[in-house]
Amino acid sequence: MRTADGAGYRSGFVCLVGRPNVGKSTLMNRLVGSTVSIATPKPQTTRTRIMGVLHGEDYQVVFIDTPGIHQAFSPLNKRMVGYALGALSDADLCCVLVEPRPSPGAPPGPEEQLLLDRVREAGRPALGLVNKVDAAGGEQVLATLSALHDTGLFAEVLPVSALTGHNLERLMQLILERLEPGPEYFPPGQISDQGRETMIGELIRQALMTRTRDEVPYGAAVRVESLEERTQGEPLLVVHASIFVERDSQKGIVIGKGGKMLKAIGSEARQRIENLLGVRIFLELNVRVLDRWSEDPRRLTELGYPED
Ligand SMILES: Nc1nc2c(ncn2[C@@H]2O[C@H](COP(=O)(O)OP(=O)(O)OP(=O)(O)O)[C@@H](O)[C@H]2O)c(=O)[nH]1
Ligand SMILES: [Mg+2]
Repeated sequence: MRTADGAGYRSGFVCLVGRPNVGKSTLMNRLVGSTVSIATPKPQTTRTRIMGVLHGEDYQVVFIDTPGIHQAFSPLNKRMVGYALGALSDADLCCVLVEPRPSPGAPPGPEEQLLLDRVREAGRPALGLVNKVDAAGGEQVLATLSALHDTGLFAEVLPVSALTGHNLERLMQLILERLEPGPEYFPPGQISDQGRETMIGELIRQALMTRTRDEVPYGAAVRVESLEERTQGEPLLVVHASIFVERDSQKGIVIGKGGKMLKAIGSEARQRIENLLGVRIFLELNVRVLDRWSEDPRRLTELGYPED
């Protein structure tokens, strides 16, 4: 219990790391109880470090969602992996997520091996989580748990499902047991380190990533250009945002025939933003070509992906 001078209060930074698409963002949202970090069925959805804050009576857990660790070649992907490695080396505790291996006895794939090597190098206290157990056979799950255990990297290994919530109470117990005395990093009520503009931009990117395919989701970035609150009549937030793509052909796809695709993206994003902020939204989107922005260090920084 917290006393008047703050004694007894515990806190810590807990990073979530793993290969792309293993369910890191889904898990963080579930643990925090709100959509702090966008999740989609496509890999490489998360591009930065995103904090989600869980406030307890006498503790605070600051989760850090990270981009998937993978073999990166492009400048954008290298920065993404850099953000993940930064979190992995700084966190008080690391939750390392993997999916059940395809068959009992299967060795780790090259990406999982890369991940385990990075966890070993970072040398931080870690829990090993086998996620998506709702979608796998019991034998596969047991074999993957035992393979994680045998690495010697983890204080505990645990099967979980970020989707159904299976075993998340136990996971929270393991995390809370490891919190050390520390400050209240974020004030009550603040659930993320992201500003309103960033969160809105991310919800637009989520709608775009979900609705487009091939290279389009990976060549798109979103920037909120302005927010304007109208208070006359029913409160309304007017959002102007730009979607940046790398080529003219991608611009055509994002706009779609007769503007149909852009309208669908806008409508889905608007609903999600309204749900998050609880205010009516007017959303204006424009699509701009920024030639090969994902390969240009200066443009990456301008679009919210600075060098770590
Ligand atoms: N069946 C099942 N699907 C899950 C579970 N957790 C996440 N998923 C799905 O896996 C996909 C990827 O989830 P994300 O949370 O975006 O994964 P991520 O690790 O954050 O991915 P990146 O940000 O791309 O690295 C989504 O379609 C999720 O719904 C789970 O426990 N069970
Ligand atoms: Mg993610």
